[in-house]
Amino acid sequence: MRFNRICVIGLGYIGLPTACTFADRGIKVVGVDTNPQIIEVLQQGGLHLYEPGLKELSGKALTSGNLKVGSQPENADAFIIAVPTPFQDGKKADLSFVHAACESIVPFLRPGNLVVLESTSPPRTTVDFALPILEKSGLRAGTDFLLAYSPERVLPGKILRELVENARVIGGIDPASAQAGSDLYRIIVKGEIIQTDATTAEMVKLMENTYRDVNIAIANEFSRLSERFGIDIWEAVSIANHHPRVKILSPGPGVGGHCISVDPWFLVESAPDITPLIRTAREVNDSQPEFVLKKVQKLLGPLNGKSITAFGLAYKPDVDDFRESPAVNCVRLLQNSGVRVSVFEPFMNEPLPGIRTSPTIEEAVREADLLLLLVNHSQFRTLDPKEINIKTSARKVLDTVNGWDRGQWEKAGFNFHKLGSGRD
Ligand code: SAJ
Repeated sequence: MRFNRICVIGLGYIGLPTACTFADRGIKVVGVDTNPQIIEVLQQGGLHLYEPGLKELSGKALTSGNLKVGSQPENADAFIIAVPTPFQDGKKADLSFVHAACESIVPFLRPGNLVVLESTSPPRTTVDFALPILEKSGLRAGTDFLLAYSPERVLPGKILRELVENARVIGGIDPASAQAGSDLYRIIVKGEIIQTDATTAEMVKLMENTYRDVNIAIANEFSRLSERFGIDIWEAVSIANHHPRVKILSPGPGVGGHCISVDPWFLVESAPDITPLIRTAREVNDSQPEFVLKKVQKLLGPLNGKSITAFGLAYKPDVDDFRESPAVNCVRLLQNSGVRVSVFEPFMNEPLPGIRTSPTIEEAVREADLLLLLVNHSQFRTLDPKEINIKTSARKVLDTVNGWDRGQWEKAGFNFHKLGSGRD
């Protein structure tokens, strides 16, 4: 199938890079977003999100005339839906944006068109949820128009490269839809394109992130056992990983971000009676901040009135994303226990409600009973404990991510503790 004109619904972290990349390959692209501010910023040559290389690419796409942005879909050969699927209280996927996006396409859908859903969704969303809405057009899926699911699997910070180089899964509601999806993404994708059915493609995305979540959960449970039995989890993991078929991941204060900490719930929600392992893994990872709190209590005694310096708030090292961050949860738990927490976060751009951040490490560490490392940012790994010693009143250190060297901190005069170490 040939595509001259496509319409991308949703201009966020996935939709905008996708729209710009197609436009860069000479395709006429209509980018649609319901948020008028996003459209205004883009039309003025600005960008509402940060992703390396995207500002240049969107500027180029807009000035070439290949990309235009607006609030309404237009007629096109293909429609790509890349809207968010947040999760609501009760750990259920909120499909309202997918619903609105499908509805918005209905008046523009023509025989022979292809519709692709990219948003991470519970299994069967394409066939049981998107398809009936699109058929309100009076056209039949599979007969009059083609329909596929293709998950995004790109890593923030590397989106433009991974969009092109990663393998791409295309799940069609029938083989013709999968083939049409392959033809579409072949315009931008250099990696392998794997065709399957729509529900398998949805499952693949959820399985990848769930697999990682379960593996991190077992690492976290091993770290609890290590404390109980007086050994160091980090040493034990590095020895176990010498086995050719073992690759234990790293324990830590929990699992965050908007993917791995969310997607497994889509499986649990869809089939609660047959997913005890996935649910338990989520619960283990979500309870890690409480495990950190208990460890802090052991070190400091009653927490009310104590002062702690927290290093980091982001959900993982060297990113500026704070969604579902376990570090944020640790800070909030400590605050609720009466601790005065001063935070240093080099990637902070907007303040988080109720959390006080310090502009410098010097200020953050000045008066503290404990230094708490929550995120393994590169900037923290290279800190010199001797210099920190001069600046802080703290004598105790708790490292939750294996970022600091015990020997160096002890030599600098600190009482050093690590999450998952029963040897402190
Ligand atoms: N984490 C650990 N221990 C580890 C590894 C990670 O505690 O050994 C924690 C991190 O600190 C973080 C969380 O897990 O809080 C998730 O981080 P991550 O780097 O594992 O994954 P994400 O959420 O940044 O990106 C994932 C990726 N999926 C997989 O690796 C299977 C990415 O490829 C997906 O595109 C992305 O989810 C997504 O959009 O779904």
